[in-house]
Amino acid sequence: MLPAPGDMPIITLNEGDTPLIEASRLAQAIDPKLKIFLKFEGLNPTGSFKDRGMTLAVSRARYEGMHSVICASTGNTSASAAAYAARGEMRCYVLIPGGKIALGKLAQALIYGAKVIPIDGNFDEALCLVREISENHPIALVNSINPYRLQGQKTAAFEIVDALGRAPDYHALPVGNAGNITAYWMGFQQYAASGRCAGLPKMLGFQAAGAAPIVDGAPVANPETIATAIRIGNPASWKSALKARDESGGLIDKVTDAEILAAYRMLASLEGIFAEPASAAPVAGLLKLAKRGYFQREAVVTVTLTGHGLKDPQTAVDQVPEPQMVPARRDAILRILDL
Ligand code: AN7
Repeated sequence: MLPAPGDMPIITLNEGDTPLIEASRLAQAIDPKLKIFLKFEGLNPTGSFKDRGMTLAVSRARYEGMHSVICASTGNTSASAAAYAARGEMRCYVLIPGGKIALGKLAQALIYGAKVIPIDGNFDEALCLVREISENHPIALVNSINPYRLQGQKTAAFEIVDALGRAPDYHALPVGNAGNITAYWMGFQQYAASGRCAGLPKMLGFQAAGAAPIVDGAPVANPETIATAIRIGNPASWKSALKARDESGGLIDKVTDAEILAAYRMLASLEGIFAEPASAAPVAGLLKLAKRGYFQREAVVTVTLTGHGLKDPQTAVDQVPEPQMVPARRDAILRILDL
């Protein structure tokens, strides 16, 4: 199912095969008619879905004789590119929006040995720059405009069908540069065409309200959201995201930062799943749709949780009051315990 020639050495960290976790407490809170399953992509080797595409993009680049890779990133792509480049003995260069990526992602890119270049600009500007540079120099671009990235990412759709034994009725996921929604739609369609499932899901994409070019119908010059992973104002795969939406009969909507943070806390407190803020956007989206009566009958809904919560610990600790130190005495502790 993948464009990988037989003699191509595969640079891999054993990515994929992530769990599809039933979330019945979350379904109860959102809409009891739904069966909700979470595809926890935060359990990939570098903590996000990017690894599925990066194994293929970096293997291809190496196979084609390249010695270095470059990307623009809101964080996760840089972490993944840096890890696979290290494993494939390649150099890695990443352009990031200065001061606007989560600490865990920056730490990963640095420790894997990438050359990290923060720019005085946003993701969209960084992407323009790396496109230009890769067109004029012998360096492979590993952003999702690299077709091998989306080919690799489509495997998550295959795994969902394999785990459920059918296609879901709806599939929800966050939308930033719009590569992943494109990849999933390709994966579901390909699986159906090869006879592995009968139906196809309606694709439900969610952008952050401060970075919602597809929903608003125009590029956003200065995107802003707490979900820094999807702080993108001019998605590269805009057209194919619209195609996924329209061909599937789904929708692309937006959710506010307050809605994202509420969903982020629900995932952790109701299901014990710590996903990063961008990954909570589709959960916030399902809540929004359920409130307006979107779901008319029982349905199976799958949701991609794109990245691990540990990527961005600061956002988590900012959500709750700071625990106060107490004396190391039993009576002091017992006064605090709610027994
Ligand atoms: C956790 O790392 O664009 O719509 O440079 O890290 O396929 O872009 C990350 C995107 C969702 C959006 N959730 O996916 C990058 C980058 C998380 C992400 C998205 C990203 P696309």
